[in-house]
Amino acid sequence: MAFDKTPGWLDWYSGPSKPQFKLPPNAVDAHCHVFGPGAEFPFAAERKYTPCDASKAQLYALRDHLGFARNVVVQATCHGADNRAMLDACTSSGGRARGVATVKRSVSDAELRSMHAAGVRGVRFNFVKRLVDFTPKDELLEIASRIHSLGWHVVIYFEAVDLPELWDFFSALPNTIVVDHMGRPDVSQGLNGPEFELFVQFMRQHPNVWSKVSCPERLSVRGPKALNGQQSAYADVVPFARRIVQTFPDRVLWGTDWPHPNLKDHMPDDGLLVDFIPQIAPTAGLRQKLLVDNPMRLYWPELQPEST
Ligand code: 0GY
Repeated sequence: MAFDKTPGWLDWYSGPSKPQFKLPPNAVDAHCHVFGPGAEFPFAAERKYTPCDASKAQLYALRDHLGFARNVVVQATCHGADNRAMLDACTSSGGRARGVATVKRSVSDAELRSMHAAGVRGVRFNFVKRLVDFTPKDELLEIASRIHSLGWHVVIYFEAVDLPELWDFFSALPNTIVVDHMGRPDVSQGLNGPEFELFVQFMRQHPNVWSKVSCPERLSVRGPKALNGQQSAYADVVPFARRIVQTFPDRVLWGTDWPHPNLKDHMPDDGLLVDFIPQIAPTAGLRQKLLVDNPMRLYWPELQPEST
């Protein structure tokens, strides 16, 4: 089937730069997607956008170019609850990709077990209104409880302004919870603004909550331009991500978010995104946790050294 991209849709950046920052061995890109290709894996009827194609081969070429060892492929809303493209990416990765699925209440236990065998280790609940229609909370709670017995976690995506209303629901989830993109702070409110303070409090009060400190390109108001050569790209996001990394070093993950859905103003060079990492994780110890130890513990626990 042929698909026309949403008008104004920016394609992913071809020819990304080679990062100056050398990733540690076994680093994991813990948030990225595949889109189609639409001719092979059609986009869902209920989608809110139609992306460009972004195949598993292109994702894995980027992985190798940037110096990552592994990926976590997160189901994108343009595929709804049809997980075939994500599952295909996982099963053809030679064990180097895990997945996060979107499922409905109607999913069978056999389907969940088969997804587990393919590499799925979590489901995503999306509360961003421009991306999805509302799913009843009782359905989500039922799913969370069923996947809990498989040892899976729940990835949640929401806007900072919605956290107060979602707090009790998140608190009721029995799983490990992974928040996408720091709960999308409005960085113009400042590091000590009430919404980001609430997010920090949320992580403090819930030891089962982790955060991806990803997507500076999505959160930045200033954008990719360095200021007088003094500050880096996306400098206004650095203090937010660094605060989360330094406060919760054992519960943070990082990902490129390739192929960067729904960016209208600019498309980031993924090499520059990798160069952002040392600013938010200023020591080698923090970077080891963020890029290797934490994602390996969550997604490849079987490869973890035995603790004594
Ligand atoms: C992201 C962010 C977005 C989109 C999706 O599944 C998706 O469609 O996650 C967004 O538009 O903010 O994490 O890729």
